[in-house]
Amino acid sequence: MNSALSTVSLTRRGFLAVGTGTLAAVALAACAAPPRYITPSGPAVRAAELARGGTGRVTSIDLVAAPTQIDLAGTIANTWSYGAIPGPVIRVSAGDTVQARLRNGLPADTSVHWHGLALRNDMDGVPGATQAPITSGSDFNYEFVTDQPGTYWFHPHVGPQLDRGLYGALIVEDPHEPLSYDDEWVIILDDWLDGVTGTPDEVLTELSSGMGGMMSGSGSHMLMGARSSLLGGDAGDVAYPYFLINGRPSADPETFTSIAGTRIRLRIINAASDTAFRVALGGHRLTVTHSDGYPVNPVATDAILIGMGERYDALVTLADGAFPLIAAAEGKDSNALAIVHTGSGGLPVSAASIPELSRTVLTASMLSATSDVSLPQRTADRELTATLTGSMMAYDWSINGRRFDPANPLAGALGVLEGERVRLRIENTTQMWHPFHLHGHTYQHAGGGPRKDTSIVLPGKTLTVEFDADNPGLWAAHCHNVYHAESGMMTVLGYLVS
Ligand SMILES: [Cu+2]
Repeated sequence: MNSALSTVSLTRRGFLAVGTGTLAAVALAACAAPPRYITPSGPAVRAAELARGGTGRVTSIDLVAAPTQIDLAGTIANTWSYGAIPGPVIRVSAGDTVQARLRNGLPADTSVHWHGLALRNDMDGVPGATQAPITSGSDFNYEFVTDQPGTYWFHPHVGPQLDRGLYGALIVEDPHEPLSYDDEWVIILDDWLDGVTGTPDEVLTELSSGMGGMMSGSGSHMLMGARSSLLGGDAGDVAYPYFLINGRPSADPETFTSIAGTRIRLRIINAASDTAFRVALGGHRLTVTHSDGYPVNPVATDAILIGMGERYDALVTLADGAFPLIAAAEGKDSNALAIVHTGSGGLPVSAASIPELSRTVLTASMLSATSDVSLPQRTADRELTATLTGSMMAYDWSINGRRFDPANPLAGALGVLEGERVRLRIENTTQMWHPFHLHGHTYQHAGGGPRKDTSIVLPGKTLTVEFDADNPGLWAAHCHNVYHAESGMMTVLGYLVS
C-alpha cells in the first residue's frame, strides 16, 4: 500500500504520470506533504475486485462509438452513437462479469462510464482520474464484476458527449428476484439538439462564454425562463427542439404492445443532459419499487420526478385501451411520448397532457430503502461537505468554490479512508437545482431514505447522505447536468493511503 507504485501525489506532474500509465515515474511533491491517494491500478482496487468474487459467467459485448444519423420523425440529424439510439441493452445477472470492448470510431477522445455500478475503479471510465482517454481509432477493454442487481446505464465521461446519442441501459438482474411481474420495459428519456440546432460542444462554448443571456432569442441555445416549483425555480439552461423516449420524438413515438392485466416493470432512466422529466402513464398509477437500482418500500404515485442520471423502477398493471406514456420536460413546456397499447381501443386522441401529471408527483424524499439494503446503524467516522457553488450567468459552476481542473483532478479532492462510514453534506448554495452524482457508491439519504447514486439537490437546500467507504479508488463526484459538470461542478472522492 505504501510503495510508490500504489500511491499518487497531489502534484500535477505526479498525476499526469499516472494518467499516462508510467507509474514508476510518479513524482512526489517537493514541499509540504499533500494527501496521498491510492491509485486506480493499485493493489487496493485489485483486492476489492477479488473480494467481489462473482459467478465467473461472462457477458461480452462490442461497443462501437461512431458518427451516425438519427431520424427524428423525418428530420435527419448527424450525431454520434453506439450503433443505435439508445445503444444496446446490456443485460447480466448479478455477480456476472461484463466484458465490453469499446472501439472509438469518433473523431475525438472518449470513454465509457458505467453509471451507478460499484465496480472496480480502473474500469469507471473517467479520463484523468481512472484511465487515459481512449483516442480516436483505438480500443479499450472494460472488464468488471457486477455487484448489486438494478437498473444502470452507460455513457461517455468526456466533454458533453453524453448530450449526443451515446448512451444505453445496463440491467443487472437479480437471480433471486423478489418482485413478481410479467414483462419489463426499459424507458430511456433524453433531451435532443445534436445535429438539429447545433452540437453539444457549441452549446458548452456558448454557455461558458457568459454571453448566452445577451444572445438568447437569436439562434442561441440558452433557455431563459424555464421554471419549476418542484425544482425550486430555474429548471434548466438549454433549449432543446426534441424530447425523446427510447430515441424517438413525440411525432413518431415508440408503441409498447401488451394485453390488459399484464404487470409490467418499468425501468426508467433519465439520460438527458439538462432536463428533469415528470413521468406518468395516462389512466394508471405507478408503484415505485427501486431508486437508482436499489429497492425501496413500494410507494404508489401518479407521476415521478426524475433528474438527469437518476433511475426509477415502477410496477404497473395495464388497463384495456391505448394510453400515452408521457415524460414532461419539467419547466420546459414540452413532452416526450410513448404509446402503451393493449387489446382493444384506438390510439389516444390527445397525448398532450394527462391528469396524472398534475396529481401526486413522487420525489426521492418520499422513499425509504428496504431493510435489506439500509445501511446498518453506525456513527460516522468522517464528515465531508460538498458545497455546490457558482452561477448561471457567469457559468462558473464549481464544488467548494473550486472549478474542476482535468489537468489537476485531485486538487480539492474529498479524502476518505477505506472502511469508514462517511457522512456527506451536499449543500446547494446556488440559485438552481443540481442532480449530484457520486461514482462507485450507492449512498443512503439520511434518516432512512432511499439508496441512491444521483440525487436532486434543490437551490438553497442541503442533502445529507451516508455511505460506507468500501470501494477504494478515485471516484468522480459531480453535477449530472453535463454542462455544469464540464464547466467545473465536479470533484473527486479519493481513498487516502492509510
Ligand atoms: Cu448542476
